[in-house]
Amino acid sequence: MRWSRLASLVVVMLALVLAGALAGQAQRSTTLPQDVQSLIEAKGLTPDQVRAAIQTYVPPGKYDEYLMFSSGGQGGQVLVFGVPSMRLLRVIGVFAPEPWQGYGVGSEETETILNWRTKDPRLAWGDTHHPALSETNGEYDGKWLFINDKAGSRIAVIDLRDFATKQIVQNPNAVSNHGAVVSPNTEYVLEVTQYAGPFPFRYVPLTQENYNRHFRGLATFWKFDRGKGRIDVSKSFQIELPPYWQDLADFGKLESYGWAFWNSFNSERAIGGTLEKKPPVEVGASARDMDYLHIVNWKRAEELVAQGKYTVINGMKVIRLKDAVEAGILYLAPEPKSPHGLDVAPRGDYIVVGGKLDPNATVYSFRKIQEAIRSKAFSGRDDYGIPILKFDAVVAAQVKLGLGPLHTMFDDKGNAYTSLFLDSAVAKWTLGPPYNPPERAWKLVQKLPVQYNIGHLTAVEGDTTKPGGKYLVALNKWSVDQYRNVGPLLPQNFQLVDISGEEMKLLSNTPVGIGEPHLAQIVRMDRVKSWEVYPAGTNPLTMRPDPNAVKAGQQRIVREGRTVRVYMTAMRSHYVPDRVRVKRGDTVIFHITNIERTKDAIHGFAIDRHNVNLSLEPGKTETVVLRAERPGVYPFYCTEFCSALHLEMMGYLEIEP
Ligand code: K7E
Ligand code: CUA
Repeated sequence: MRWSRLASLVVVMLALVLAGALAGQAQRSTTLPQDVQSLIEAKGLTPDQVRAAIQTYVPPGKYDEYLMFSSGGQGGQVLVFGVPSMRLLRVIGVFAPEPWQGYGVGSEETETILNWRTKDPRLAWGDTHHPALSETNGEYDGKWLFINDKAGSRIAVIDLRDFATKQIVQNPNAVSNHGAVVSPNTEYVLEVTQYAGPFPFRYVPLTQENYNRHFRGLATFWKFDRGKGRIDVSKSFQIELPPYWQDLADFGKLESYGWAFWNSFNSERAIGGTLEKKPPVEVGASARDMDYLHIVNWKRAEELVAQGKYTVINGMKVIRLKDAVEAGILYLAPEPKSPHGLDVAPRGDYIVVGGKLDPNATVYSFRKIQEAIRSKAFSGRDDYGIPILKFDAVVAAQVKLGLGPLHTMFDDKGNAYTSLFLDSAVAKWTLGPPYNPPERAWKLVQKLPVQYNIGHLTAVEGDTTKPGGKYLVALNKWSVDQYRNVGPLLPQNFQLVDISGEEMKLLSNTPVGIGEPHLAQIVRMDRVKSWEVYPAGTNPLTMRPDPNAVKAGQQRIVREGRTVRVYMTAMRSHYVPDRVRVKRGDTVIFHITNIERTKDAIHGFAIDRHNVNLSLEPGKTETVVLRAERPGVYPFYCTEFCSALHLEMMGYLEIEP
């Protein structure tokens, strides 16, 4: 008895001790030390981490210094981040519908842009790779953003007054592209094909002979009309290229203004055939040690077009390959094994190429290229008759960086930064004269490990004539162990790096769970001047007054035969009119204007059981065309929680049998 009582006493005491310990633990997890030093110790932070945290912290009410525009990859959009906080500020719908912005789900304006309903086949997605901010004198001017769709051979124009897509053009002569890049004064947006296709596009049986004869690459110079803010297809032109897989392009600037450069891979012209026991494309396309840098005089190409020396193919002016060679528009230079990135240095004097299967950054000198062209320092011609400049005659340096160099950006202190895909690192290295004295030229300075598989990197205004230095973002493909497991599809991993000092320092990690971003560009916040509200009655497609916009008191319903036009307004917290009755088979056209002028008065317009949702920011007018097919009484309602009586902001659409 006594023993058992003692035992129970022990049990009770143990329980008390345990409860006390648990309570202590609970206390530890909810109460943080109040003074900074203890907090740092409790979290086990290193001085570098503390510095990084302070450096990237943007307190409530304060703004970031920079905006980063990143491609959204297979998601088909553009992502906008604040830097250095790395907070996601906006997603811009571009090649895929984006319901929150009312993009491609019912509004005539955005569906016209997306061609969502009318294009055949309907492309419900896009693969965005390369955003390109508009430039003036080789600097970002904060007015427009362009981006490509690799899968649909399309280029989009985004207006930065409202951060919305305004135009999408599809290349009629190419099936695939890789990149949008703008010339120093945004004269052109250059789109170069990725995978060659039959030219002009049609069916041709895929044999090696047909491939060599009928397949072509293509460089498209889309003329941008700054006044209209749109690509002018009638003033655009194309240059026919050999069926190599042209890759990333960059425009010359300052001393190389008027020229453009892009690399290529698969100059072997491999076409695969794995089931027939032929080598896969990856083997065939990596057989040779060299591929070809393309060197193009676009100013002279422009003159040729002005002289009428082009062929019109599917509505596009095309300079044929033979004519391009004859006119001295197109040259090749060897470049090491399966190159990928190509980036022109800030002064336009050097062209840096990364070789996926070569450990060097190969640097070409623009001056040497010009001399080689003048003195005809050719090592021969390719199968299509294009002169090949001698490698040694045009190369300024080869800088050994590590495995899998891809893309390069620049800072304001004469350094270059190159992503190393296979090494999972960023290499910092010095440019040659005039950026650095000869003794400091072409030297690897530091390699910073990143997590993991870095594709592009981007530095503050790091591809302009005046790089900003300060920050760099590594755009890594996979995060592997960097975040809590959210399933087998890994978030991408953006890493912010401080490049202001001698040594690169990692600052922060940002997971991206939306798509696989490729390139991003970082622009100074003060260069982008967007609207806070639209001027009253603005049509977002034309960015001009919409003829169907109404003011308070002008709302009405007009029937013309089987068409019913509803001139509607939206304001807190009602639609006028809020009851619309039509007959089955009618066409109902809603013209809806948000007549508010304060910037926090955004409304939506959704119709239940219909594919309709608009985002109506103050001043915007949009149109919905609806075929009344299914009799019923459908609520329409506001999808933005705009006021205390937001839930009451609704109406009924009656469709009579
Ligand atoms: Cu290297 Cu399409 Cu620019 Cu991706 S591309 S990484
Ligand atoms: Cu308007 Cu909610």
